[in-house]
Amino acid sequence: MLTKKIELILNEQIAKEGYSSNLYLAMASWAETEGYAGVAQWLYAQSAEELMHMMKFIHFINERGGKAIIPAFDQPPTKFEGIKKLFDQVLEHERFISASINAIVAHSIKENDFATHNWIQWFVTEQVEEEASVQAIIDKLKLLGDSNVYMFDRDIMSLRGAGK
Ligand code: OFO
Repeated sequence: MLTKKIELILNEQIAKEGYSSNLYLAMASWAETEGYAGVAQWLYAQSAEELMHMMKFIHFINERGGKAIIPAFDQPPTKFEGIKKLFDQVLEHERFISASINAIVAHSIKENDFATHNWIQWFVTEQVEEEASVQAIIDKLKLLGDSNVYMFDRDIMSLRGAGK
């Protein structure tokens, strides 16, 4: 059984995962219209993963005797300032999500909720992988430089992190 505090923060995470999915969907759609087919494919896949993360929170809350609440989501941006800045934004967003997952870990310890503590570890690992895979993309972009963004676009799907 979840405490009210844990139920609340898990519900807040539903909103964050859903927003992540929509943010990457907005980025994917933008990249597609700009002609970056590979980047768009990577972002569409990332968006689908975030949706799966959101579903995990919904099911866990309901299974543990809480009530998952599906919120309204803020509208993500519609324009992005190029591929490099876009991936910087992705990394910044993933760091924000990691901090949020870490806060859930801390709260579950404080509330002696060892079931949630155990369950949330999957997300701790996932965030390490996601940050590393986005950092690898940023490093690659730096190496290739502006003139090679098209080569990067062709190869990006081969950079999907381990376990994807
Ligand atoms: Fe990008 O990760 Fe969800 O949790």
